[in-house]
Amino acid sequence: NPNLPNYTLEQVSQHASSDKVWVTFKQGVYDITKFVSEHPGGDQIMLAAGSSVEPFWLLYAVHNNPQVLNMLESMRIGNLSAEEAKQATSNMSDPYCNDPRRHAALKPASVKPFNAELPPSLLVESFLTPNELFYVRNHLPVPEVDVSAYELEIEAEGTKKTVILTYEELKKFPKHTVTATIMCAGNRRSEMTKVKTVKGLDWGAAAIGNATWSGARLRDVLRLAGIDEDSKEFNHVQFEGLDMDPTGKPYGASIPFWKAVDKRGDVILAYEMNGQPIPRDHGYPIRAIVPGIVGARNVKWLGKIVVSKEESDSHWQQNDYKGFSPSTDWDTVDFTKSPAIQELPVISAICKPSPGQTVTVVDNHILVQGYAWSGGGQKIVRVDVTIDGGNSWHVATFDHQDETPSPQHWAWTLWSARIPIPKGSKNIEIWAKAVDSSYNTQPESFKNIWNLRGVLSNAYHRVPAELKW
Ligand code: HEM
Ligand code: MTE
Ligand code: MO
Repeated sequence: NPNLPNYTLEQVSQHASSDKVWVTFKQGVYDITKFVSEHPGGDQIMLAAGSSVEPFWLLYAVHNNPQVLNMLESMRIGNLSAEEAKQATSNMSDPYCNDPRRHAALKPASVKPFNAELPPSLLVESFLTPNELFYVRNHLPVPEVDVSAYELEIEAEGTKKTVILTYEELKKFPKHTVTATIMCAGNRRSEMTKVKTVKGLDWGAAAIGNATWSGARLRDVLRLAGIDEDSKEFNHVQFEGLDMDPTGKPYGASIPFWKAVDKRGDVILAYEMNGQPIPRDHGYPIRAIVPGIVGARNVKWLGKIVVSKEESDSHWQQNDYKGFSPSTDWDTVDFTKSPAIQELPVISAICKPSPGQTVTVVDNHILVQGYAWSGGGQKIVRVDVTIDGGNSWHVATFDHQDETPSPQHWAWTLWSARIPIPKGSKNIEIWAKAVDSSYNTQPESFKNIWNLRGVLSNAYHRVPAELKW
């Protein structure tokens, strides 16, 4: 806007305290003083005070949309010279430039940070999801870790003791392998958001995968660090990743102490995924695998473990990944009032056919395939499928299910059903719901489980299909 005054970078930098906050974006100068307290991303916005927002927006790509740019434009007070606009970001490099290469079959819900899932029809082709096709959920750039210099720090709070283990030392513990499904709390969010908009990545039904994970048992490592599994001193085990936000705060999460030390909890510090070194996107070189627990607590690029009385104080433990009432909105939400999600509720999804696909009727039947899984080590005991709105239900066949009993059953179940089709049917809607070994089942609709963050999105899966005779 040529009618606004010109400012220098020097002048902008003098407006960096909370009573006057200016920032730049490209050639624009903006007074965001009033906006700071309303910023959905919190007071991190002050990192840009007196300077450019651009490096931070490379990191948080949520800003790359027209609404945010319009919002910013409404706060414009002036311009930089073309020369100075260049200087403002001259030594800025893309923090994501060292991210690994990804398989083209992974469909990104966001590129920076990288978040992507497979087409659901491919997901059910294999009980073990190939590493390259496993969904990716990153909050930050993938850290580059030199395994020869890698150190895992283990601290027991209240003691002065810290134990440090190298990659080679971790590999010397007895190797333990589990087959475990990892699922994002936001899996199937795109269906919930249709009822009413939620905030979060628009995941389909494939923010889930199943793999074998091998590594040292966390309980063995904690025992070596001198932590008694019967201790009443500790309530939580916190994990910190090596991926950090611009303030240097790492990704973090915690799990209950009992889960970490329980012989049957199967928590491992994994160095292998499906028999290969863990790929960079999935936590190379060491990742916490916490079977039966929401993806967010399975911390990748593990750098530090803190055994503590308290939960992790990270944003993702305290102010995210929690469930709320359908009537709680962003004005009334109080994140201290809900517990952090740990075990996930029972879920299933129809992966074949995909929504809207034309399905050929063969011998008056169609084939429906999907997955089902439940958190907390519960096993799937039944999957029900209907094509007539629940007037008649068909029990699915399990094509692949591990034999491990509950509550130590960590892997998903792949199922299929041959459904008889009434003569002449043209358009149907296929519904599926699963039942776990606690006889918990999925809710019928999203309306009454809606929550502002779009997590725990496990209502009946409904897939419309057009039939071809
Ligand atoms: C989220 C606006 C500057 C960090 C958001 C959102 C908006 C917004 C509208 C919500 C987006 C969504 O969830 O759909 C702005 C504007 C800014 C600004 C207008 C400039 C004046 C910054 C800066 C930082 C930052 C400088 C970091 C240093 C974040 C973070 C989130 C966020 C961490 C949350 C991302 C998430 O939920 O995953 N911002 N922002 N913002 N912003 Fe900003
Ligand atoms: N660990 C670190 N260090 N950083 C992250 O961003 N994302 C978490 C979890 N662990 C994350 C992390 C979330 S929300 C999920 S759903 C899973 O990792 C995704 O694991 P995946 O990318 O291997 O599928
Ligand atoms: Mo997640």
